[in-house]
Amino acid sequence: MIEKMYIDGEWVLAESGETREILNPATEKVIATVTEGAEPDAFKAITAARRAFDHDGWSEVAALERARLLYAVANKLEERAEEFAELDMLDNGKPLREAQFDVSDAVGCFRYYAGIVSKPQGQTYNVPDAMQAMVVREPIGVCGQITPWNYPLLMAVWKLAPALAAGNTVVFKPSEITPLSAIKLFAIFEEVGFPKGVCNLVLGAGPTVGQTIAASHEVDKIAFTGGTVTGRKIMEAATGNLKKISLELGGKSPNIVFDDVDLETAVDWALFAIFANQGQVCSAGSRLLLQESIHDRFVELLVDRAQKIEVGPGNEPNSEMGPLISEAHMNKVLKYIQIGLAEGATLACGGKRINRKGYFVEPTIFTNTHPEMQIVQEEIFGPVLVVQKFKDEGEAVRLANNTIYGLAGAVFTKDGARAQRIIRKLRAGITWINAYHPTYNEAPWGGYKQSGIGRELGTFGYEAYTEVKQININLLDEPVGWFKRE
Ligand code: TXE
Repeated sequence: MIEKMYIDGEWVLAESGETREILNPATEKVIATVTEGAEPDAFKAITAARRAFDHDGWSEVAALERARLLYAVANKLEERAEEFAELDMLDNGKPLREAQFDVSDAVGCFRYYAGIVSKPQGQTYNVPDAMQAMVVREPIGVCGQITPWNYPLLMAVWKLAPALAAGNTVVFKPSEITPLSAIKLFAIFEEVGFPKGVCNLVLGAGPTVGQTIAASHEVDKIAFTGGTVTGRKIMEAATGNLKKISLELGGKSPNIVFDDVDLETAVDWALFAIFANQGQVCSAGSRLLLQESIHDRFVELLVDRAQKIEVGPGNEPNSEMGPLISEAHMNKVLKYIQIGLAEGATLACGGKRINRKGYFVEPTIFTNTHPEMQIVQEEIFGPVLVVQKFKDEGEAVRLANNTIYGLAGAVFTKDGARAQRIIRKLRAGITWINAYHPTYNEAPWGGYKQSGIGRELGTFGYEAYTEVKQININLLDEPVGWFKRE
């Protein structure tokens, strides 16, 4: 059976008849065959979304009705949580417990945005004339949305829920490597009764489908999560009609640990920071900055714990870390490990592919690094941690900010004032004090510097799917009197 895409309210095959096989990265076996869309399919979806927005009345559907649809999606997703978790586990490789967590987060995201649409919106102003000045928020129009493979369902939902809540129509393209949960999600959209053309799903590759969406003059906004190199291409493609853009890109985020912490606790968080989701997390704590005096003891404890991580297929109950997403990505990560060795860093543990079927790589830690090394500067996006050493607060901040990225960062210390001093100096959009990773649908997500543009989630993420319109209402029914009458 060939899985179809959803365009203008119909489940369709690509015009070209091409297909793509979807693999389970833990077994290297084909788990599904999907239709492989290309430019003509993307054009059809864009045309449908345009019509649904401009002519079919979606943008005038009452906010409460949009909320009802989103609540209905949340309920169905919750009812089928196990089915969705299993799909993401098979398609992405992540351990089942992580996939379950993602589904429950996705349900929460739909509910959050369903709730937001009926809350107070806009502003009014006291202006120096007899005029009522006010601002209303309106949908932007047709939104193109392109997502990566590391959180197949969740990344889709972060984009679709606020866009639909705000009254936009969407043309959504999941990663070609992990489209399965998005296909199921669109089946739910159909079931709950979104009108024809409002939600469109186009399957296919980035350079064809993704590029078409990003470049189209019929698309009013493009939202992208993925690598920085691709983000730059999307931004360039978007200049044709100066569409609104939001980009959520890579990172090389610092996790800073001072010598006053409880070592066991900080080690535990440091492991979670880098090895959750196999390190394939844009906000991963991929640089661990340790204060000199605790460095050796910390690394010893960390390596001991890292070596105990159970790496295996997501469906095995003991698995704590799964495979990397693909052979190509695994090879990229292994290449970085070779680069690290060539650069003279010390391999404290890991470093190898695990000898079994599937794209499994050992949890890997490098010490004795130098700030200019490639493994310190570049996003590896795998289970590879680089450790850096610092003397004092000043050096910690300098090292922490010394990359092109600025997505996330954390500080561990028992000194509350110091924690806040450090966090305020971090050039990063998502930060923690004495924790790493927990974030919430309610709070904005996004990066400084080359980690992106704009914010997703929370009220910021909702506003990013709206235009701002000022309306001025004259309270006097009389001429303006600017030009003489005769
Ligand atoms: O991602 P891409 P890739 C980083 C990570 C990884 C690197 C490359 O470092 O090693 O990016 O991964 C679509 N126009 N992240 O190549 O290319 C593509 O089809 C329009 C960080 O897998 O960014 C997919 O849907 N779209 C990251 C999406 O972009 C294009 C998550 C993401 O793929 C396109 C993933 C084009 N020209 C990787 N080319 C994060 N920030 O979380 C590709 N795409």
